[in-house]
Amino acid sequence: MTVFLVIIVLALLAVTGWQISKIFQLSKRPDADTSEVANDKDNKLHGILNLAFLIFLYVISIYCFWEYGRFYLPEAASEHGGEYDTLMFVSIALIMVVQVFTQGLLHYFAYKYKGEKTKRALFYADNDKLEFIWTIIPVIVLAGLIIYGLFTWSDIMNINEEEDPLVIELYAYQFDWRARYSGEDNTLGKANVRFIEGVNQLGVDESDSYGQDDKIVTELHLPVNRPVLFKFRSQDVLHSAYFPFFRAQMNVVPGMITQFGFTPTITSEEMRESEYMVDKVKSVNEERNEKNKELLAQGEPTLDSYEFDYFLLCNKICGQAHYNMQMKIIVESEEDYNKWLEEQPTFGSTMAEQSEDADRPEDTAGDQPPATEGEEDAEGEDNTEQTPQETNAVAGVDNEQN
Ligand SMILES: [Cu+2]
Repeated sequence: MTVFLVIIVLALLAVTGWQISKIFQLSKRPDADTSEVANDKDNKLHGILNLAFLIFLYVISIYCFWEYGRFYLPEAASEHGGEYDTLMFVSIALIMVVQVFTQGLLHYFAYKYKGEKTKRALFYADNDKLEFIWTIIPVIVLAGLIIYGLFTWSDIMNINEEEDPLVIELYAYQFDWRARYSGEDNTLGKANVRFIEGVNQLGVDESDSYGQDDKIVTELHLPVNRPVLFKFRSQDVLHSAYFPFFRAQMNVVPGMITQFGFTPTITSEEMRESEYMVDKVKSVNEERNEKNKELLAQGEPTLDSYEFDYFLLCNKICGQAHYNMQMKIIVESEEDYNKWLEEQPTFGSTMAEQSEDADRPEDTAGDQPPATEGEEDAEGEDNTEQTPQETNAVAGVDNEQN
């Protein structure tokens, strides 16, 4: 009913507008120019409006660069990142120069050659030389840009196996990440979603000896200046592994393994101390403090103060909690990295613990195994939390395949 009333009101308003315009027409002086054809005055006005619009475009562009420039990422934290940024900068600079120049000409010509009673158009059929010039220049520039881009692409995408990269699997599922380190042998054990059961969240094949020393973790630690080769696997839908600070991104596709390799060059600590990050953290915390005042007034819990960490994001809208799908990345010295990795349990030991738990008599089965402590404890809890989700996801995969 409301919709019907709204439609009637809108129709009546339209009729009113039409009637008012008719009254205006009738009330015009008889000697006024009622011709539909634009006269010199109209043309001049539109010429000037064209110039004004050009100025508006330039001003708003400069404003956007000025105001939103602070959202640019800091210096790339990976070896190939510099190359990537240069390619991006060269492409954008070229596009901007051509755009500013041609847009200016377009509006200026619309003004300069506006219609005037005394002006006559020149009949000018064609000019081979001009056509040649405006064809050959874009051809050369675009070919140059494409060839440069292809070289950069193959430089970044080709993985040099001779550098002995550290092999890490990144496993995506709705809605989180797991990392699997390949252990002493630097070879990942085989895995398949069909093997997912209990603590074996990633479906690692227990019969594959390469998998026994693999380490599955919830936080990605990387040694600085060591090439890393990531192998990506998805449990459910299409995800995308996005490392903005390292200028890397790769689709994570169910049913296949994709890969990307890079060398981190700036540790988390160094990045935190950089001028860019100090300023950024300060401004984020200022905003949070402002927000906290409001929250306190409303009696709600306040926000924690922000500290910078690298992170891995999902860059494909993969479902409801997609926005929350991220993993902390810590780039540290080789020493710290080795120390951390040492503390992580291997897949073999986790599976052994599980079967021990299952064999135990019921009254003690709920007890924590004695070896578990500190961080592992937290991870254990996390695993339990994920279990229902995991089971659903696996069921989903099975249904799909049946
Ligand atoms: Cu995702």
